[in-house]
Amino acid sequence: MPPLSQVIDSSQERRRAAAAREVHSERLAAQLGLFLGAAFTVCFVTGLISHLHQHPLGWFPLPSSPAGLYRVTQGLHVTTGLAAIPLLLAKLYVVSPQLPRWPPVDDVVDAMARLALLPLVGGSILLLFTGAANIASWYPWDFFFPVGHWWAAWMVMGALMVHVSLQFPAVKRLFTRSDQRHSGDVSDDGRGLSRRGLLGFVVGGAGILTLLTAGQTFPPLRAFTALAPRRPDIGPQGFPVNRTAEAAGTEDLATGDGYALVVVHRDGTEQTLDLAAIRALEQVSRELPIACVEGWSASVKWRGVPLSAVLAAGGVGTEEMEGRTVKVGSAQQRGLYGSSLVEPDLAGRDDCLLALEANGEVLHPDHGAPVRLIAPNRPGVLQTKWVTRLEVL
Ligand code: HEM
Ligand SMILES: Nc1nc2c(c(=O)[nH]1)N[C@H]1C(S)=C(S)[C@@H](COP(=O)(O)O)O[C@H]1N2
Ligand SMILES: [Mo]
Repeated sequence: MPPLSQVIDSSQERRRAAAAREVHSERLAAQLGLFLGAAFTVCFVTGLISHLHQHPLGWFPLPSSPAGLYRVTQGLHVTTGLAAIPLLLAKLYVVSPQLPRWPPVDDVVDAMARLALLPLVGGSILLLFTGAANIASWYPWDFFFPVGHWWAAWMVMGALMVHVSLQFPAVKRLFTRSDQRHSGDVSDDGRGLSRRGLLGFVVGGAGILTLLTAGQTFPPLRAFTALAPRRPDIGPQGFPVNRTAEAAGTEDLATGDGYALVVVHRDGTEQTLDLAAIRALEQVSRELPIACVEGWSASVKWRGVPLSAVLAAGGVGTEEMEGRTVKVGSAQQRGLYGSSLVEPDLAGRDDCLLALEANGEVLHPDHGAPVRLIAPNRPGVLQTKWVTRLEVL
Protein backbone atom coordinates (compact mmCIF):
# COMPACT_ATOMS: atom_id res chain seq x y z
CA MET A 1 0.00 0.00 0.00
CA PRO A 2 1.71 3.22 -1.11
CA PRO A 3 1.66 6.22 1.20
CA LEU A 4 -1.34 8.50 0.84
CA SER A 5 0.74 11.40 -0.52
CA GLN A 6 1.93 9.22 -3.35
CA VAL A 7 -1.62 8.14 -4.20
CA ILE A 8 -2.67 11.79 -4.35
CA ASP A 9 0.35 12.65 -6.47
CA SER A 10 -0.34 9.98 -9.03
CA SER A 11 -4.04 10.83 -9.22
CA GLN A 12 -3.09 14.49 -9.74
CA GLU A 13 -0.72 13.39 -12.43
CA ARG A 14 -3.47 11.38 -14.08
CA ARG A 15 -5.77 14.36 -13.96
CA ARG A 16 -3.10 16.57 -15.42
CA ALA A 17 -2.49 14.04 -18.15
CA ALA A 18 -6.22 13.84 -18.80
CA ALA A 19 -6.46 17.64 -18.98
CA ALA A 20 -3.62 17.67 -21.48
CA ARG A 21 -5.70 15.36 -23.65
CA GLU A 22 -8.77 17.53 -23.32
CA VAL A 23 -8.76 17.98 -27.06
CA HIS A 24 -12.46 17.67 -27.61
CA SER A 25 -13.22 20.29 -24.96
CA GLU A 26 -15.57 23.21 -25.03
CA ARG A 27 -12.71 25.44 -23.95
CA LEU A 28 -10.46 24.56 -26.88
CA ALA A 29 -13.39 24.79 -29.30
CA ALA A 30 -14.13 28.30 -28.01
CA GLN A 31 -10.48 29.37 -28.16
CA LEU A 32 -10.10 28.21 -31.75
CA GLY A 33 -13.46 29.82 -32.51
CA LEU A 34 -12.19 33.16 -31.28
CA PHE A 35 -9.15 33.03 -33.54
CA LEU A 36 -11.22 31.83 -36.50
CA GLY A 37 -13.79 34.57 -35.91
CA ALA A 38 -11.01 37.17 -35.86
CA ALA A 39 -9.39 35.76 -39.01
CA PHE A 40 -12.69 35.63 -40.92
CA THR A 41 -13.54 39.18 -39.87
CA VAL A 42 -10.17 40.43 -41.14
CA CYS A 43 -10.76 38.52 -44.42
CA PHE A 44 -14.31 39.84 -44.75
CA VAL A 45 -13.37 43.49 -44.19
CA THR A 46 -10.34 43.35 -46.50
CA GLY A 47 -12.39 41.38 -49.05
CA LEU A 48 -15.11 44.07 -48.98
CA ILE A 49 -12.43 46.70 -49.62
CA SER A 50 -11.21 44.71 -52.62
CA HIS A 51 -14.77 44.37 -53.89
CA LEU A 52 -15.44 48.11 -53.51
CA HIS A 53 -12.33 48.91 -55.56
CA GLN A 54 -13.69 46.81 -58.42
CA HIS A 55 -17.36 47.74 -57.99
CA PRO A 56 -17.21 51.34 -56.72
CA LEU A 57 -20.18 52.96 -54.99
CA GLY A 58 -20.56 56.61 -55.94
CA TRP A 59 -21.45 57.62 -52.39
CA PHE A 60 -18.56 55.73 -50.81
CA PRO A 61 -15.39 56.74 -52.64
CA LEU A 62 -12.19 54.95 -51.61
CA PRO A 63 -9.12 57.10 -50.92
CA SER A 64 -6.28 57.23 -53.48
CA SER A 65 -3.64 57.46 -50.79
CA PRO A 66 -1.65 56.04 -49.18
CA ALA A 67 -0.64 54.53 -52.51
CA GLY A 68 0.28 51.19 -50.94
CA LEU A 69 -2.89 50.68 -48.90
CA TYR A 70 -4.44 48.03 -51.18
CA ARG A 71 -1.16 46.15 -51.15
CA VAL A 72 -1.47 45.91 -47.35
CA THR A 73 -5.19 45.06 -47.18
CA GLN A 74 -5.05 42.39 -49.90
CA GLY A 75 -1.76 40.98 -48.60
CA LEU A 76 -3.46 40.70 -45.21
CA HIS A 77 -6.51 39.07 -46.81
CA VAL A 78 -4.60 36.28 -48.45
CA THR A 79 -2.14 35.74 -45.58
CA THR A 80 -4.87 35.65 -42.92
CA GLY A 81 -7.08 33.44 -45.08
CA LEU A 82 -4.32 30.89 -45.55
CA ALA A 83 -3.47 30.89 -41.84
CA ALA A 84 -7.16 30.13 -41.18
CA ILE A 85 -6.88 26.76 -42.97
CA PRO A 86 -5.13 24.89 -40.09
CA LEU A 87 -7.36 26.76 -37.63
CA LEU A 88 -10.51 25.48 -39.33
CA LEU A 89 -9.19 21.93 -39.61
CA ALA A 90 -8.33 21.93 -35.89
CA LYS A 91 -11.71 23.34 -34.93
CA LEU A 92 -13.52 20.66 -36.94
CA TYR A 93 -11.40 17.98 -35.26
CA VAL A 94 -12.11 19.36 -31.78
CA VAL A 95 -15.89 19.47 -32.22
CA SER A 96 -16.13 16.34 -34.37
CA PRO A 97 -17.46 14.03 -31.58
CA GLN A 98 -20.43 16.37 -31.14
CA LEU A 99 -21.52 16.41 -34.76
CA PRO A 100 -23.27 13.03 -35.00
CA ARG A 101 -25.91 12.99 -32.28
CA TRP A 102 -29.26 11.27 -31.63
CA PRO A 103 -31.81 12.80 -31.44
CA PRO A 104 -30.19 15.30 -33.82
CA VAL A 105 -31.66 18.33 -32.04
CA ASP A 106 -32.81 19.01 -28.47
CA ASP A 107 -35.07 22.03 -28.96
CA VAL A 108 -35.76 24.94 -31.27
CA VAL A 109 -32.65 26.93 -30.31
CA ASP A 110 -30.51 23.85 -30.71
CA ALA A 111 -32.11 23.20 -34.09
CA MET A 112 -31.15 26.74 -35.20
CA ALA A 113 -27.63 26.27 -33.89
CA ARG A 114 -27.20 23.03 -35.77
CA LEU A 115 -28.85 24.32 -38.94
CA ALA A 116 -26.46 27.29 -38.99
CA LEU A 117 -23.56 24.81 -39.04
CA LEU A 118 -24.39 23.81 -42.61
CA PRO A 119 -23.69 27.18 -44.25
CA LEU A 120 -20.99 27.91 -41.67
CA VAL A 121 -18.92 24.78 -42.19
CA GLY A 122 -19.77 24.28 -45.86
CA GLY A 123 -19.22 27.95 -46.68
CA SER A 124 -15.94 28.14 -44.74
CA ILE A 125 -14.51 25.14 -46.55
CA LEU A 126 -15.68 26.61 -49.87
CA LEU A 127 -14.13 30.03 -49.11
CA LEU A 128 -10.78 28.72 -48.00
CA PHE A 129 -10.63 26.17 -50.80
CA THR A 130 -11.60 28.57 -53.61
CA GLY A 131 -9.29 31.25 -52.19
CA ALA A 132 -6.29 28.96 -51.94
CA ALA A 133 -6.94 27.35 -55.34
CA ASN A 134 -7.34 30.78 -56.97
CA ILE A 135 -3.99 32.11 -55.82
CA ALA A 136 -2.43 28.87 -57.01
CA SER A 137 -4.04 29.55 -60.45
CA TRP A 138 -6.01 26.32 -60.22
CA TYR A 139 -9.69 26.63 -61.16
CA PRO A 140 -11.39 23.26 -60.68
CA TRP A 141 -14.84 24.85 -60.93
CA ASP A 142 -17.17 26.43 -63.48
CA PHE A 143 -18.21 29.61 -61.73
CA PHE A 144 -16.37 32.93 -61.87
CA PHE A 145 -14.16 32.91 -58.77
CA PRO A 146 -14.91 36.36 -57.25
CA VAL A 147 -18.67 35.82 -57.57
CA GLY A 148 -18.67 32.40 -55.85
CA HIS A 149 -16.18 33.59 -53.24
CA TRP A 150 -18.22 36.78 -52.64
CA TRP A 151 -21.52 34.98 -51.99
CA ALA A 152 -19.82 32.32 -49.86
CA ALA A 153 -18.33 35.15 -47.74
CA TRP A 154 -21.78 36.66 -47.03
CA MET A 155 -23.25 33.25 -46.26
CA VAL A 156 -20.42 32.41 -43.87
CA MET A 157 -20.51 35.77 -42.09
CA GLY A 158 -24.29 35.50 -41.60
CA ALA A 159 -24.02 31.96 -40.23
CA LEU A 160 -21.06 33.06 -38.10
CA MET A 161 -23.19 35.73 -36.40
CA VAL A 162 -25.86 33.15 -35.55
CA HIS A 163 -23.22 30.69 -34.37
CA VAL A 164 -21.34 33.20 -32.20
CA SER A 165 -24.48 34.52 -30.54
CA LEU A 166 -25.61 30.99 -29.68
CA GLN A 167 -22.16 29.91 -28.49
CA PHE A 168 -21.56 33.14 -26.60
CA PRO A 169 -21.82 31.49 -23.14
CA ALA A 170 -18.93 29.16 -24.00
CA VAL A 171 -16.81 32.12 -25.08
CA LYS A 172 -17.72 33.95 -21.88
CA ARG A 173 -16.65 30.96 -19.81
CA LEU A 174 -13.22 31.23 -21.41
CA PHE A 175 -12.71 34.52 -19.63
CA THR A 176 -14.02 33.50 -16.20
CA ARG A 177 -11.60 32.29 -13.52
CA SER A 178 -10.16 28.85 -14.12
CA ASP A 179 -11.49 27.30 -10.90
CA GLN A 180 -15.01 28.02 -12.12
CA ARG A 181 -14.13 26.61 -15.46
CA HIS A 182 -16.57 24.35 -17.16
CA SER A 183 -14.67 21.73 -19.01
CA GLY A 184 -17.51 20.62 -21.25
CA ASP A 185 -17.63 17.32 -23.04
CA VAL A 186 -14.30 15.73 -22.38
CA SER A 187 -13.64 12.64 -24.34
CA ASP A 188 -10.64 11.27 -22.55
CA ASP A 189 -10.02 8.00 -24.26
CA GLY A 190 -6.33 8.75 -24.54
CA ARG A 191 -6.38 8.19 -28.30
CA GLY A 192 -5.87 10.70 -31.10
CA LEU A 193 -4.09 14.01 -30.90
CA SER A 194 -3.11 15.48 -27.56
CA ARG A 195 -4.11 19.04 -26.81
CA ARG A 196 -0.49 20.07 -27.15
CA GLY A 197 -0.19 18.21 -30.44
CA LEU A 198 -3.26 19.99 -31.76
CA LEU A 199 -2.03 23.44 -30.72
CA GLY A 200 1.30 22.59 -32.30
CA PHE A 201 -0.49 21.71 -35.55
CA VAL A 202 -2.42 24.99 -35.53
CA VAL A 203 0.41 27.33 -34.55
CA GLY A 204 2.99 25.48 -36.61
CA GLY A 205 0.70 25.12 -39.62
CA ALA A 206 -0.42 28.75 -39.59
CA GLY A 207 3.16 29.90 -38.97
CA ILE A 208 4.62 27.85 -41.82
CA LEU A 209 1.86 28.90 -44.25
CA THR A 210 2.41 32.55 -43.34
CA LEU A 211 6.18 32.27 -43.60
CA LEU A 212 5.96 30.58 -47.00
CA THR A 213 3.50 33.07 -48.54
CA ALA A 214 3.85 36.47 -46.84
CA GLY A 215 7.06 37.18 -48.77
CA GLN A 216 4.95 37.72 -51.88
CA THR A 217 3.98 41.08 -50.44
CA PHE A 218 6.30 41.57 -47.43
CA PRO A 219 9.87 41.99 -48.79
CA PRO A 220 11.84 40.81 -45.68
CA LEU A 221 10.31 37.31 -46.12
CA ARG A 222 11.02 37.24 -49.85
CA ALA A 223 13.46 34.35 -49.65
CA PHE A 224 10.79 32.01 -48.25
CA THR A 225 7.99 32.35 -50.81
CA ALA A 226 7.96 28.63 -51.62
CA LEU A 227 4.15 28.37 -51.53
CA ALA A 228 3.32 31.74 -53.06
CA PRO A 229 2.48 31.65 -56.74
CA ARG A 230 4.69 34.67 -57.51
CA ARG A 231 7.95 36.03 -56.21
CA PRO A 232 7.65 39.82 -56.41
CA ASP A 233 11.20 40.26 -57.71
CA ILE A 234 11.07 37.69 -60.53
CA GLY A 235 9.94 38.77 -63.97
CA PRO A 236 11.03 41.13 -66.75
CA GLN A 237 12.36 44.42 -65.35
CA GLY A 238 12.31 42.93 -61.85
CA PHE A 239 8.62 42.31 -61.21
CA PRO A 240 6.06 39.62 -62.11
CA VAL A 241 3.66 39.30 -65.02
CA ASN A 242 0.19 37.80 -64.80
CA ARG A 243 -0.70 37.88 -68.48
CA THR A 244 2.02 38.13 -71.09
CA ALA A 245 1.74 40.11 -74.33
CA GLU A 246 1.69 36.78 -76.18
CA ALA A 247 -1.23 35.51 -74.08
CA ALA A 248 -3.08 38.77 -74.62
CA GLY A 249 -2.34 38.83 -78.36
CA THR A 250 -0.72 42.27 -78.17
CA GLU A 251 2.92 41.56 -79.16
CA ASP A 252 2.68 43.71 -82.29
CA LEU A 253 1.71 46.77 -80.29
CA ALA A 254 4.99 46.91 -78.37
CA THR A 255 7.05 48.06 -81.36
CA GLY A 256 5.15 51.34 -81.25
CA ASP A 257 4.91 51.45 -85.06
CA GLY A 258 1.45 52.54 -86.01
CA TYR A 259 0.47 52.90 -82.36
CA ALA A 260 -2.48 55.23 -81.83
CA LEU A 261 -4.17 56.32 -78.63
CA VAL A 262 -7.79 57.30 -79.23
CA VAL A 263 -9.22 59.95 -76.91
CA VAL A 264 -13.02 59.89 -76.92
CA HIS A 265 -14.73 63.05 -75.77
CA ARG A 266 -18.01 63.22 -73.88
CA ASP A 267 -19.85 64.17 -77.06
CA GLY A 268 -18.42 61.13 -78.82
CA THR A 269 -15.89 62.97 -80.98
CA GLU A 270 -12.47 61.38 -81.16
CA GLN A 271 -8.92 62.67 -81.27
CA THR A 272 -5.84 60.52 -81.83
CA LEU A 273 -2.35 60.76 -80.34
CA ASP A 274 0.65 58.85 -81.66
CA LEU A 275 3.49 57.63 -79.47
CA ALA A 276 5.75 60.58 -80.33
CA ALA A 277 3.06 62.99 -79.18
CA ILE A 278 2.79 61.21 -75.83
CA ARG A 279 6.57 61.00 -75.41
CA ALA A 280 6.81 64.73 -76.09
CA LEU A 281 4.67 65.54 -73.05
CA GLU A 282 6.30 66.37 -69.72
CA GLN A 283 7.18 63.14 -67.92
CA VAL A 284 7.21 62.47 -64.21
CA SER A 285 8.71 59.65 -62.10
CA ARG A 286 6.77 57.93 -59.36
CA GLU A 287 7.30 54.82 -57.25
CA LEU A 288 4.01 52.90 -57.06
CA PRO A 289 3.19 49.26 -56.32
CA ILE A 290 1.53 46.70 -58.55
CA ALA A 291 -0.72 44.97 -56.00
CA CYS A 292 -2.44 41.96 -57.51
CA VAL A 293 -5.78 40.78 -56.09
CA GLU A 294 -4.05 37.42 -55.62
CA GLY A 295 -1.95 38.91 -52.85
CA TRP A 296 1.47 39.42 -54.45
CA SER A 297 2.77 42.92 -54.82
CA ALA A 298 5.90 44.69 -56.02
CA SER A 299 7.08 48.26 -55.81
CA VAL A 300 8.15 49.69 -59.17
CA LYS A 301 9.72 52.98 -60.29
CA TRP A 302 7.57 54.24 -63.15
CA ARG A 303 8.08 57.09 -65.58
CA GLY A 304 5.31 58.46 -67.69
CA VAL A 305 2.74 61.18 -68.25
CA PRO A 306 -0.15 61.98 -65.90
CA LEU A 307 -3.43 60.70 -67.36
CA SER A 308 -4.93 64.21 -67.11
CA ALA A 309 -2.05 65.65 -69.17
CA VAL A 310 -2.55 63.04 -71.89
CA LEU A 311 -6.27 63.79 -71.93
CA ALA A 312 -5.49 67.52 -72.17
CA ALA A 313 -3.23 66.81 -75.16
CA GLY A 314 -6.19 64.98 -76.67
CA GLY A 315 -8.29 68.11 -76.29
CA VAL A 316 -10.07 67.25 -73.02
CA GLY A 317 -9.91 70.35 -70.83
CA THR A 318 -10.35 70.53 -67.05
CA GLU A 319 -13.95 71.62 -67.49
CA GLU A 320 -14.86 68.56 -69.56
CA MET A 321 -13.05 66.36 -67.00
CA GLU A 322 -14.85 67.83 -63.98
CA GLY A 323 -16.48 65.00 -61.99
CA ARG A 324 -16.02 62.54 -64.85
CA THR A 325 -14.91 58.94 -64.80
CA VAL A 326 -12.44 57.87 -67.48
CA LYS A 327 -12.61 54.46 -69.12
CA VAL A 328 -9.15 53.19 -69.97
CA GLY A 329 -9.23 50.62 -72.78
CA SER A 330 -6.64 48.10 -73.90
CA ALA A 331 -5.68 46.70 -77.30
CA GLN A 332 -6.29 43.30 -75.71
CA GLN A 333 -9.35 41.62 -77.19
CA ARG A 334 -9.24 38.36 -75.22
CA GLY A 335 -10.08 37.93 -71.56
CA LEU A 336 -11.80 39.99 -68.91
CA TYR A 337 -9.32 42.76 -68.23
CA GLY A 338 -9.61 44.76 -71.43
CA SER A 339 -10.56 47.98 -69.67
CA SER A 340 -10.82 49.69 -66.28
CA LEU A 341 -12.49 52.77 -64.85
CA VAL A 342 -10.62 55.67 -63.26
CA GLU A 343 -12.79 57.60 -60.81
CA PRO A 344 -12.84 61.43 -61.05
CA ASP A 345 -10.64 62.13 -57.98
CA LEU A 346 -8.02 59.68 -59.12
CA ALA A 347 -8.06 60.90 -62.73
CA GLY A 348 -7.00 64.38 -61.59
CA ARG A 349 -3.99 63.22 -59.57
CA ASP A 350 -0.45 63.72 -60.86
CA ASP A 351 0.52 60.17 -59.80
CA CYS A 352 -2.21 58.61 -61.95
CA LEU A 353 0.05 57.83 -64.87
CA LEU A 354 0.19 56.45 -68.34
CA ALA A 355 3.60 54.83 -67.91
CA LEU A 356 6.19 54.50 -70.68
CA GLU A 357 9.07 53.19 -68.53
CA ALA A 358 9.53 50.84 -65.57
CA ASN A 359 12.62 50.63 -63.35
CA GLY A 360 14.63 52.85 -65.67
CA GLU A 361 13.91 50.99 -68.92
CA VAL A 362 11.40 51.33 -71.72
CA LEU A 363 8.34 49.31 -70.67
CA HIS A 364 8.63 45.57 -71.46
CA PRO A 365 5.90 44.19 -73.78
CA ASP A 366 4.63 41.93 -70.97
CA HIS A 367 4.23 44.96 -68.70
CA GLY A 368 1.98 46.70 -71.24
CA ALA A 369 4.26 48.43 -73.77
CA PRO A 370 4.15 50.94 -75.20
CA VAL A 371 1.70 52.53 -72.70
CA ARG A 372 0.08 51.18 -69.51
CA LEU A 373 -1.96 52.67 -66.72
CA ILE A 374 -0.49 52.83 -63.21
CA ALA A 375 -2.30 54.60 -60.37
CA PRO A 376 -2.04 54.68 -56.57
CA ASN A 377 -4.03 52.45 -54.16
CA ARG A 378 -5.67 50.21 -56.72
CA PRO A 379 -5.88 46.47 -57.35
CA GLY A 380 -3.60 45.14 -60.10
CA VAL A 381 -6.54 44.11 -62.28
CA LEU A 382 -7.38 47.78 -62.73
CA GLN A 383 -3.84 48.72 -63.87
CA THR A 384 -4.69 48.27 -67.55
CA LYS A 385 -1.86 47.31 -69.90
CA TRP A 386 -1.47 48.04 -73.65
CA VAL A 387 -3.65 51.17 -73.42
CA THR A 388 -5.09 52.35 -76.74
CA ARG A 389 -8.26 54.19 -75.72
CA LEU A 390 -9.29 56.84 -73.18
CA GLU A 391 -12.98 57.56 -72.97
CA VAL A 392 -14.48 60.39 -70.90
CA LEU A 393 -17.76 58.99 -69.55
C1 HEM B 1 -7.43 30.77 -48.15
C2 HEM B 1 -8.11 31.83 -47.84
C3 HEM B 1 -8.46 32.93 -48.80
C4 HEM B 1 -7.82 33.33 -49.93
C5 HEM B 1 -6.52 32.80 -50.49
C6 HEM B 1 -8.60 34.39 -50.52
C7 HEM B 1 -8.29 35.04 -51.69
C8 HEM B 1 -9.03 36.05 -52.26
C9 HEM B 1 -8.73 36.69 -53.51
C10 HEM B 1 -7.55 36.34 -54.43
C11 HEM B 1 -9.67 37.63 -53.73
C12 HEM B 1 -9.73 38.59 -54.92
C13 HEM B 1 -10.74 38.14 -55.91
C14 HEM B 1 -10.76 39.01 -57.13
O1 HEM B 1 -11.11 40.20 -57.01
O2 HEM B 1 -10.44 38.52 -58.23
C15 HEM B 1 -10.59 37.58 -52.62
C16 HEM B 1 -11.70 38.38 -52.49
C17 HEM B 1 -12.59 38.31 -51.43
N1 HEM B 1 -12.50 37.48 -50.33
FE1 HEM B 1 -11.11 36.04 -50.03
N2 HEM B 1 -9.69 34.63 -49.72
C18 HEM B 1 -9.64 33.76 -48.66
C19 HEM B 1 -10.53 33.67 -47.61
C20 HEM B 1 -11.60 34.52 -47.42
C21 HEM B 1 -12.46 34.53 -46.27
C22 HEM B 1 -12.31 33.61 -45.06
C23 HEM B 1 -13.38 35.53 -46.47
C24 HEM B 1 -14.51 36.03 -45.63
C25 HEM B 1 -14.94 35.62 -44.52
C26 HEM B 1 -13.12 36.12 -47.75
C27 HEM B 1 -13.85 37.13 -48.31
C28 HEM B 1 -13.60 37.74 -49.51
C29 HEM B 1 -14.42 38.76 -50.12
C30 HEM B 1 -15.70 39.36 -49.57
C31 HEM B 1 -13.78 39.12 -51.33
C32 HEM B 1 -14.26 40.13 -52.37
C33 HEM B 1 -14.90 39.39 -53.52
C34 HEM B 1 -15.32 40.33 -54.62
O3 HEM B 1 -14.56 41.25 -54.97
O4 HEM B 1 -16.43 40.17 -55.15
N3 HEM B 1 -12.03 35.49 -48.31
N4 HEM B 1 -10.18 36.59 -51.74
N1 LIG C 1 -4.96 44.61 -70.66
C1 LIG C 1 -4.66 43.95 -69.53
N2 LIG C 1 -4.21 44.64 -68.47
C2 LIG C 1 -3.90 44.01 -67.31
C3 LIG C 1 -4.08 42.61 -67.17
C4 LIG C 1 -4.57 41.92 -68.30
O1 LIG C 1 -4.73 40.68 -68.28
N3 LIG C 1 -4.85 42.61 -69.45
N4 LIG C 1 -3.79 41.99 -65.98
C5 LIG C 1 -3.90 42.84 -64.79
C6 LIG C 1 -3.44 42.21 -63.56
S1 LIG C 1 -4.41 41.00 -62.89
C7 LIG C 1 -2.32 42.64 -62.90
S2 LIG C 1 -1.91 42.03 -61.39
C8 LIG C 1 -1.41 43.64 -63.53
C9 LIG C 1 -0.03 43.05 -63.58
O2 LIG C 1 0.85 43.91 -64.23
P1 LIG C 1 2.29 43.38 -64.64
O3 LIG C 1 2.07 42.17 -65.50
O4 LIG C 1 2.99 44.49 -65.35
O5 LIG C 1 2.99 43.02 -63.36
O6 LIG C 1 -1.81 44.01 -64.81
C10 LIG C 1 -3.20 44.18 -64.97
N5 LIG C 1 -3.46 44.74 -66.28
MO1 LIG D 1 -3.75 40.72 -60.72
